[in-house]
Amino acid sequence: METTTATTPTNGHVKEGQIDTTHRIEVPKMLNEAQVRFFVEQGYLILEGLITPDELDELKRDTAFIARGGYPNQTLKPLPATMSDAEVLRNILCIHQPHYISPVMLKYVKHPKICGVLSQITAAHLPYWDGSVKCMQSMLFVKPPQFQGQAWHQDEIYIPTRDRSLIGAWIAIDDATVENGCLFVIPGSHRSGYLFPQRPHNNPDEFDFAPESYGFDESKEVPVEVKAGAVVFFNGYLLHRSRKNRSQGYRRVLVNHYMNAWSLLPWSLKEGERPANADVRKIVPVAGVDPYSWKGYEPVAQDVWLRTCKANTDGSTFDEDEKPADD
Ligand SMILES: O=C(O)CCC(=O)C(=O)O
Repeated sequence: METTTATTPTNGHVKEGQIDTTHRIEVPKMLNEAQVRFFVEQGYLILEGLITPDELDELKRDTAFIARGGYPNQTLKPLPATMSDAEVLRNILCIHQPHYISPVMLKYVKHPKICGVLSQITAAHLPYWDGSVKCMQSMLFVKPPQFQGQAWHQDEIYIPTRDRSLIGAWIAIDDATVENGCLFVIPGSHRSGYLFPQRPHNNPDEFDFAPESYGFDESKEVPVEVKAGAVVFFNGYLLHRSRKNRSQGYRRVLVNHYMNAWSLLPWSLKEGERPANADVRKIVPVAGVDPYSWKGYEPVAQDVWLRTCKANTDGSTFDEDEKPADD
């Protein structure tokens, strides 16, 4: 496996409109043609054993370290060293944007094997694409026993790209089973590029606060049960959900979201912007080139957001001003 070390271009390094090829990020080729076709046609791909047992231990250690306030941030304050990992994790459904504060999570955003896969499939539905990829989001699910899943949805509802290239890389830190709330997907549901309408689900015991998509045949769903160390890749138009954790253990997952680096990211509009030129630049280039490095990079908050649900002991939910713009 051949890789070269990536360096991140600095703000102001490149002239306006110029494409910086000197910071090209090389990644290994991971997939054969049949695997790429499977992703384009079915909208998801499972790769078992992509993450090693040592790497899983590192992810588990860092999850507990983040939860006990080990990295400076506003949301997760330092907890007494006398508290066990089980105690610090027991109220956490999901931590949004952990790579903003943790160098370990950032390392997994840039994981060479994951980024190698991404550089082959992210925009493989387009006739011309050079394999360039960028990341805009990470979510670290802990999902303790009895914690809810997420109702049917498509991720592009929350993170729109210009070319249907949004993709999740869902890293199983624990085995994911039907019992502990693995992913369910509807194969091929991404093909039309239709975003289904959403409504409240009225099932707070099973799902967290996010609304559910509706208007399709749910009987086509398949469970995606995988071993720890597997990575599930899925397109941003693929219908998916997860159910409540009915086991006695955590179901930990790090899911990072990426897209074609050539697409703008109209995630939100700043003053004077139109959907056609909006481009959120809180991104991490992970493969190939960043065609817009001449715009520079927006600083990110040294902070994370907590996704809560009914199972949290204090019964709290997101306050509107606390809720992240994504899913
Ligand atoms: O892992 C889960 O339970 C849900 C993940 C999900 O829905 C997503 O990443 O969009």
